[in-house]
Amino acid sequence: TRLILATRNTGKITELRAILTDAGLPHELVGTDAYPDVPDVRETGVTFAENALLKAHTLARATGLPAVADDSGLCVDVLGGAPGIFSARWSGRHGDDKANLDLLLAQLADIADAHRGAHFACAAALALPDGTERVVEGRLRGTLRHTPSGTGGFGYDPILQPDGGTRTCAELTPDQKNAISHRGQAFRALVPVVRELLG
Ligand code: ITT
Repeated sequence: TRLILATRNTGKITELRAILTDAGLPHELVGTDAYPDVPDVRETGVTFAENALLKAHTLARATGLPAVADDSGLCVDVLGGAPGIFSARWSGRHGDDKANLDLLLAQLADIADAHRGAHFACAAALALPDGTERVVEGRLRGTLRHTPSGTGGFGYDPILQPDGGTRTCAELTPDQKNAISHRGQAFRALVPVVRELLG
């Protein structure tokens, strides 16, 4: 069976293909570019789970195929969980990873190391054309560096140093990041659900 990956973020697509394939998912994974007529999803939810479900349902309805979606972001303790669901457009420019990261670092410039705790969060949703839905979540705790380091991954990876390590997410190999990441946890938990519902 075909399974639609309901995301336009190329960093996510790369990671999702690796995570789902490594987890033994037998389905053919198809990106949204194969369906150019699908409308952009308005992310009107107020939680990661709501937005992930909105994306998955939109693609499943439009294509008639099961769809999985990711909604994710960085939640900073001293900002009360912001940028959170607004992570992709924190600077006002959707998907401009550098502008988003630079703005966040400027906002945290005066915050000392002891208070720079944060986590990545990911909601992984599955929707079927008949309206059936499931959603699971994953988290990665860490602290925020004062300056970016590393070239791997995407988004805020160069400033999040996962707890228990000395490197940022952008300094990890793709396999190392996927093994501990919010996205890896969420989608590995979704795999048995996909198998149960799709066979
Ligand atoms: P789609 O809606 O098409 O999936 P998007 O980039 O708009 O793409 P989100 O609304 O879920 O997706 O925003 C995710 C943002 O959160 C992303 O742009 C990054 O800034 C940040 N983010 C999520 N996961 C991340 C990760 O693993 N590493 C670094 N930053 C991440």
